[in-house]
Amino acid sequence: APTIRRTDYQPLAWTVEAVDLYFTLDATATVVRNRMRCRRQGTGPLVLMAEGLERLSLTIDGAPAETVRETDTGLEIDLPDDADEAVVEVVTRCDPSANTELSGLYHSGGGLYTQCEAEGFRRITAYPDRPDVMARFTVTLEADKAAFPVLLSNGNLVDSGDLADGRHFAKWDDPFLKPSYLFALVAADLVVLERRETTRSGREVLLQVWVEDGNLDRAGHAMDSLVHSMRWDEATFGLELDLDRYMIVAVSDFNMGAMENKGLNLFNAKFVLAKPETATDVDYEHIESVVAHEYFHNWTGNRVTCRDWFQLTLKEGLTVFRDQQFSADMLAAAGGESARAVKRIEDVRVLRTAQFPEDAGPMAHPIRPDEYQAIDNFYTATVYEKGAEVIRMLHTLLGAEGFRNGMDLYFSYHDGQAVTCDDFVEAMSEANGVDLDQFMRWYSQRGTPRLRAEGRFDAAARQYTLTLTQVRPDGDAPLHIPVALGLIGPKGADLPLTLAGEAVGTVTTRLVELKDTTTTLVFEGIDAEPVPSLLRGFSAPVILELEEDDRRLAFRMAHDSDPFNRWDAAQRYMLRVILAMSADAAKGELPQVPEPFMSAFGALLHNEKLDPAYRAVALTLPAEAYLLEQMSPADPVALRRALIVLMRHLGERLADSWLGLDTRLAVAGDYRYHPADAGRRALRSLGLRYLCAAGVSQGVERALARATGESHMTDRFGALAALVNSPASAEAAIALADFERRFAKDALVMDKWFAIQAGAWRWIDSAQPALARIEALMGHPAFSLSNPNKIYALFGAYFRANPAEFHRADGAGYRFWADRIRDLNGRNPQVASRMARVLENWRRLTPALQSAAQAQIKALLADKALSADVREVLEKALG
Ligand code: BAL
Ligand code: ZN
Repeated sequence: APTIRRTDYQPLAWTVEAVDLYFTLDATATVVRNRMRCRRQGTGPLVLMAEGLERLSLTIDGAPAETVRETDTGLEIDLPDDADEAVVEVVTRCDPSANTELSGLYHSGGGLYTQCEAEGFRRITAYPDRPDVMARFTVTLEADKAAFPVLLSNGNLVDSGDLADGRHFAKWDDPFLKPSYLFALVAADLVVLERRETTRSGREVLLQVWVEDGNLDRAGHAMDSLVHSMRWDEATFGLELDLDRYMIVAVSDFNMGAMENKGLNLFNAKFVLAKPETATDVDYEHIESVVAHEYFHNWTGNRVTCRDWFQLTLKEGLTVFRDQQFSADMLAAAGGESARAVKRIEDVRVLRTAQFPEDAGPMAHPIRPDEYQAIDNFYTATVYEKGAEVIRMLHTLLGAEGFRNGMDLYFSYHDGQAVTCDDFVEAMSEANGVDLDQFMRWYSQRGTPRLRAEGRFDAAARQYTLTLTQVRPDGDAPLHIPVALGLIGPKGADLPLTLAGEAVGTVTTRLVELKDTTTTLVFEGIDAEPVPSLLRGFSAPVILELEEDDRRLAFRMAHDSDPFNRWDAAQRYMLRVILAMSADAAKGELPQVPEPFMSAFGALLHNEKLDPAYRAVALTLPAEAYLLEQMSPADPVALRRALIVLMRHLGERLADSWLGLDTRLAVAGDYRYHPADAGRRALRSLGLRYLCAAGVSQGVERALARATGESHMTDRFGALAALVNSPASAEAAIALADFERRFAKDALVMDKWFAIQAGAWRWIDSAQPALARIEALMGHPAFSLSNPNKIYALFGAYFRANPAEFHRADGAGYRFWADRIRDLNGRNPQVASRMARVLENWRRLTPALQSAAQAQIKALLADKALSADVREVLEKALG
C-alpha cells in the first residue's frame, strides 16, 4: 500500500455542503441513494472514495455522468471548469451480511449497524470521505418493520411512518456540519432506557440507551454515567449538550471500544452493559470512562474535528485527558483524594504497559505521526495515552484556569471547523500569553525521553544540588518538560524548598520547567542529606533514571508524601527484585526473595492508614509486559519462574495478614459501585491471589467458596482468577465448570471465562499448557471467530497477557499466532492487525525465540493476500 505523508496534505478541489441519503435497508442487498450538493474550492476533479460498492447509477445535475475515471480509491469526475456547484447523485448497493470487516454497514445479531471512523463511510456510499469535508446530513432509512423495528441515525427525528408491504421509514436531520466518519445508522430490534434531563441553559434533552431485549436491567449504569458526564462537562468546561436527543446503542460485534458518531454513539456492548451479577468493579469503571469519553468527543472531536488523520491526537489525546479528569473527579467525590491518586496510578500503569513498549519498538511514532499506510494501525496507545499525557502537561503548565481559558479560545476560533494540533496549542498559547513553540516538539518526537537525575549534598554549604539531564531517543532537540519534585528529610517529612537566591519558602512540592538538555537546581538551607522525590504525580511521560539503593526505595515506600511516587517506589523496588530473580532463573538457579523487600512490602500491607484501594495498587506487581520491556534480553519463561516464586513467597510468609484482612475488609450489604467498596474488594481479591499462589489451604477454600457461591461478579471473578493462576488445579477446574454452567448463555461473561483461561499461568508443577486449552476452547459453542470480543478474549489474552506460555521454546505459540493472523486477515484486517502487533518487539527476545518469531513473520509476509493493515505492521516489525 502507498505511504501517506502528513506534509502532502492538500484540500480537495470539491467539497460537499449538504448530503441527503436514502437507505433501502436489507441484510444482504442495501441500496443507498446519495445526493450531494458539492461546491468547488480549488482546481481539479471531484474525488469520491468508494470501496466494495456496486454502482447502479451516477448523475451530475440530473444527467448521467460522462467523464468518470475509476481510481485505486474510488472515482474521479471532471466537472466543467466554470462550474462552482454541482448536485451529484450516486446510487450504490452493498451486502451488509458479507461485511466481516465490521467497517461500513454490517450485520450483527439480526440488526444493521455502521462503523465509519476512519474510512468506513466509503464502504457505504461514494463520497469525499475525509474529515475536512464537513456537510449537513439528512438521512432517510427504509426497512422491513418486523425485522428492523428501530431505525436510528444522527441528529433529530423529523419524520417517520409506515409504508406498503410491511415496511416503514424514519427521517433524521443532523443540524450540525459533520465529516463522514461521524455518520451512523442503526436498524435493529432493540429496547430503550430513557431519561429526560435539562441542560444548564434550560433545554430539555432526551437521553437514550438502546440494548437488545433482555438487557434493560444492565443499562442503568451507562445512563448514570452519561448524566454525570453531561454535568461534569457543563461545570468544568462550560460545554453543554447541543442536540435534543443523545443516543447510545450497544452492539455485540464491534472492532473498537465505542464510537462517538454525532448524537448516536455506537458501543461495544461490553462498555454499556452492567449489573452486579455480571460485571466487575473494573467493568463499571470502564463503562463510566468510555461513556464519558464518547460524550466528551461531542465537543472535542465533533464540533471541532481533525483536518486530516495525522491530527488524530487532537481529538483523542484531548478526549482521553478529559475522561481521565472526569473519572478522577468522580472517584474523588465519592472516595476522597486517595481515590484520585489510585486513578492516576492506573492510568500510568496503562501507559507504561502499552505505550512505552510501542514507543521503544518498530511501530514507534510521534503522537502526531508523519506517515502511515493504514490509518487503522494508528489508533495507538501513543496517539491516545501519550497524547493525553501531553495535554496533561499543558494543564500542569498553565493551571486549571489557564487551560480552561485556552479551551474557551480554541472553541471560539474553531467551532465547526476541521483543524490541526497547531491550532489547539496556539489557542492555549494565546489565551495564556505563553510561548509554547518548544512544547510543540512533543508532537513531533517519537520514543520515550529519559530524565537522568543526580543529587549532591554539601553539608558545609547546607546545599543540595540536583542535576536533571534530558536524553531524547533520536538525539532530538530539547523538550519542554514539567517536573514536579520534592525533597524528603531524614525523618520522612517533606522539606521546604528554597532555590538559591530566593526568599526562604514553605512549599514542599515545586514545579520546575526543563527547557535545556541539562538543568541544575540548588536548594538552600538543607541540613541533612535529603531523599529526592522526582516527577511527582508523573508530571511528564518520561523514564526517570535515578540511582536509588534498596534502602532508599523502602524509605520512599514508607514516607513519600506524593501517593504516586510512593507507589512508584514500590514498583521500582519490585522491578529490581524481579529482574534479579529472573536472572537467577535464567541461569537455572532457584530465585531468592530478599528479606528487606519482604519487610518493605509487609509494611505497606499492614499500614492501615492507607486506603484499601491504594494498598491494592501498591501491592500489585508490575505487569509482565512492562517487566519484559525492562529485561535484556526478554526471557518470558525465566520471568514467569521468578514471579511464581515471588508470589508464592508473598502468599506464604504473609498468609496470616492476607487472611485477616480478607475477614476484616469484607463488604456487607448489597453490591454498590463505590470506590470505597471497590477498594476493599480489590485488596481482598489480591490477597486471594497471593494466598492461592502459595497454595495456602484456607485461601484456596475461601476462593473456591467465593467463586462458586452466590456472589456478585467482582468477588466471583476475583476468586476465579486466584484459583486459575495457582497450583490448586482441582479447585480451579471446579470453579471454571461452575462459572461455565451459570453463564453459558451470556456472551459478555463468557468472554471473561475465555480470557482467564487463555491468560492462565502454568504452575511449575502442573502440566497443561495454555495453548492446548485454547485450541480446545476454539471449539466451544460460545466461541466465535466473527466476534472481535471473542478474539481479544481468547487469542489476545494469550498473546499479550500470557507471555511465558506464548513465547514457548518449541515455537508452537508463534505457529499458532501465524495461523490465527492468516485466518483473521481474510475476515477482519483491523482485528488481525492488532493481533499481529503482539510480536513487533521480537528483537528484544532471547536469540532462540528471535529466530523462531522471525521465521513466522517472514512466512506470513510471503502471503500475497495479506491486507495493508497487517502488512504494514509486519514489514515494520521486520524492519
Ligand atoms: N474515535 C474512535 C473511538 C474513540 O476514540 O472514541
Ligand atoms: Zn476517542
